Amino acid sequence: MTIGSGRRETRRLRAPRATLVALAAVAACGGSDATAPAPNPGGTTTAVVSTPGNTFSPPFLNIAVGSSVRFEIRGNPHNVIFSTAGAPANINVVSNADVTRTFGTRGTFPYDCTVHPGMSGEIVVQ
Ligand SMILES: [Cu+2]
Repeated sequence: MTIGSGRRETRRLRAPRATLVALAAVAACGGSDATAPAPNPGGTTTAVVSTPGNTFSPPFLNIAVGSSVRFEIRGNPHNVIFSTAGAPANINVVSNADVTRTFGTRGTFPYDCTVHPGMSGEIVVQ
């Protein structure tokens, strides 16, 4: 009897400990700006847009203000022409080149490759 209740007691103690460890882990991950690089408002990243089959991929991007996008132009020559105030400089027609643009202004920035009608994309800067 004593042993049985002792074991139960041990189980009861272990459960809260595990819960505390889990909570501590969650707090560590969600807490301030220690490590996590993924969804970090205010942090800057470099996203990549490529050009498979005369498309921009991905066609839509969400990035944090101050982040950059590296356009990896491959295959046919392409350009990147923005049509909104506050957008970074356009990219003239290039082939097999990486061109990076930094987005320092919040907003929605659609862009087109004027060489290939319908080849377009959009970057939302938050
Ligand atoms: Cu193009």
